[in-house]
Amino acid sequence: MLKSTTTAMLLVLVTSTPLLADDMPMPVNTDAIKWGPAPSFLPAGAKIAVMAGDPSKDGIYVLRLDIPANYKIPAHNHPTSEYVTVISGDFHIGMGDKLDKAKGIHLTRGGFGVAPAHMNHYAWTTSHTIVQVHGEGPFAMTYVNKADDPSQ
Ligand SMILES: [Cu+2]
Repeated sequence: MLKSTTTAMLLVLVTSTPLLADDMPMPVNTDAIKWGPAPSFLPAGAKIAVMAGDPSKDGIYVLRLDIPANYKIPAHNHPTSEYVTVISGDFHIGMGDKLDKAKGIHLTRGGFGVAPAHMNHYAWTTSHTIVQVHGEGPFAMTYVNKADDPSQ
């Protein structure tokens, strides 16, 4: 009896292990990250890499943006909170209805900021910058001034 219980438990372990492996994305180093053009609602020139999840669906997503120097993201907000970690470069973020370089905070490598849901904020770079953004999907972006939306 004891033996068959152990065998059954082993079977459960053996058969469930491959499922766990399939659910786990492969860890990646920087040079293995696959970049593509950022979505049209971001100003042209940035690249995006989805690290985990699907930003278009419910659930946690993690993405990275590769942003050229002197790039500006006009004032906007999101339906869910946006968590930004600076991987490299010079990223400036400010809260408010209009991009104002006098009011932003300069974040460098390792810097972190949160844009709470529905709160207007803006950002710009002063060097080639990579940021990691994570939050609860679906990700969406609403510009304060509709004319700032490059997808329109
Ligand atoms: Cu934002």
